[in-house]
Amino acid sequence: IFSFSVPKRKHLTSSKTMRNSSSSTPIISGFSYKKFVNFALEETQRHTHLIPSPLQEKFNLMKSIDQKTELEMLSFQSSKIRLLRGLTIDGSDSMQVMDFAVFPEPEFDLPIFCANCVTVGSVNIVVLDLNPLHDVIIERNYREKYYKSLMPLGLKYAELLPWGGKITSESLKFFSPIVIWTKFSSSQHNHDLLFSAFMDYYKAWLEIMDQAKEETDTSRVICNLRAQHRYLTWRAEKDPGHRLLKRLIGECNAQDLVRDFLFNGVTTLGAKTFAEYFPEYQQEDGSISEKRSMVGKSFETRPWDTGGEFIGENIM
Ligand code: BLA
Repeated sequence: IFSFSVPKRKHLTSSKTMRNSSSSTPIISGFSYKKFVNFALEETQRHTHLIPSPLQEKFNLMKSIDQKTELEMLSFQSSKIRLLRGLTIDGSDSMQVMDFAVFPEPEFDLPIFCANCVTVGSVNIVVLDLNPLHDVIIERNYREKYYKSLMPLGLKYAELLPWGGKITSESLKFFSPIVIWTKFSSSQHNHDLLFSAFMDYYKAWLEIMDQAKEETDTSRVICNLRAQHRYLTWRAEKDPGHRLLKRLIGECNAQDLVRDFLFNGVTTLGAKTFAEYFPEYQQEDGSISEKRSMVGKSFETRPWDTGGEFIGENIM
């Protein structure tokens, strides 16, 4: 009854390059993140049996209020994967967005696969990472368990896709030593590079998924569950995409998409509130500060050494 095939959707993989008359910057037309999501789905099926998520019924295709932008949503699950979901946004004014993530079942302490790519005009903003479930700055064991062997991969792409500049310490705490945090201008070369980084990182995640053993110690399962809930709570409240989503589909739909689809689990995996996890955001009247960061931006360069040891300052 669960048999299905991932729909082979048409996507634009062609790479027509046009010349912008006012400058010599090549503009990539026909670029789409859909091939990233398609790759991930096909690759996942080589490792595990995916079944569609119940969320698929409600979240599939949407049009923006002005009808000019299309939002496509896909979601699946498997024995070790609580939720694999992807959102791609195909905008009229050369805007392309992908938010692709894989959340493990709480019996596994696997990192959360996270690929966030935003292309607006010729500007690209990227976060690609195996977001650690547990602290990798303090918890050496967790860091070594998953990231020690991935450092060569991280170092390779750290050179090819350089550090994207100052970042908030709040975000940085959710990143791993192999995070690709980068900004670049559109070109065929850069988009190809990003696709190859995505494929390599995703294959690395699938490999550690294959090896992951189910945790039977209840206290550890609870610990994984709490860590995932804290992560979801952070992103459901502070993800930089919210403003754009509100503009595209309205406040109500954006809230639904964020809380029920993108960060599904935020209302079901735990009861703690944002203010309980992140009390520094709580204001005197009890409300949550709208600021993205209380600390401000820092870390102009990659704050990890080649061994994955944190070398930044003032992270707390
Ligand atoms: C920008 N997205 C960013 C930035 C980061 C992230 C770090 C740079 C701005 C900053 O320094 O905060 C992503 N931040 C993350 C991730 C984590 C985090 C992945 O803390 C994980 C813990 N982004 C999306 C979606 C949209 C989107 C779905 O994922 C739009 C619908 C938009 N992100 C978006 C835009 C910017 C951005 C428009 C640039 C403008 C801005 O910073 O507000």
